[in-house]
Amino acid sequence: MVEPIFDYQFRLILIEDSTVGKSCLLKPFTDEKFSELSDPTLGVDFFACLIEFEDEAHRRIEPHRPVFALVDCKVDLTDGGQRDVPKEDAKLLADQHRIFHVETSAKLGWFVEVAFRQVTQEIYSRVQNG
Ligand SMILES: Nc1nc2c(ncn2[C@@H]2O[C@H](COP(=O)(O)OP(=O)(O)O)[C@@H](O)[C@H]2O)c(=O)[nH]1
Ligand SMILES: [Mg+2]
Repeated sequence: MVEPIFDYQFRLILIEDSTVGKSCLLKPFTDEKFSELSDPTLGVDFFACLIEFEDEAHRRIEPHRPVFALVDCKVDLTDGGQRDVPKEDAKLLADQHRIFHVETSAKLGWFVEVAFRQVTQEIYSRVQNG
């Protein structure tokens, strides 16, 4: 039997309205380049990526509590004064729920990997700590 090349497999789900920029956030993990064209996702897109952490993995029972993060998209547009949700409102919501908050731009590649890495790290830490 072939041994898997990973210790853990986590599933991340991006949820929001159409055209907010979910698919573009995933492009750095695929061979696709950022596109200005809006190509609506019909059904669900699946992408896999491998992230390495430094600590030694200890297998424990997986937690069933989901980990949430609030990801602001398209922050490259905010210089032009275009912003649907004020930054303070987003920050307040994230603080209230004690979840990670990050502002990203898929177009300019700002903080996209940070967003995914942070969520993955949080799940990984919870697994490590039981
Ligand atoms: N300016 C800018 N446009 C973006 C960004 N991310 C996505 N878009 C544009 O927003 C539209 C919808 O993006 P998409 O990822 O398909 O949205 P989805 O429906 O949430 O998957 C496309 O025209 C993208 O080019 C971004 O970071 N900056
Ligand atoms: Mg999409």
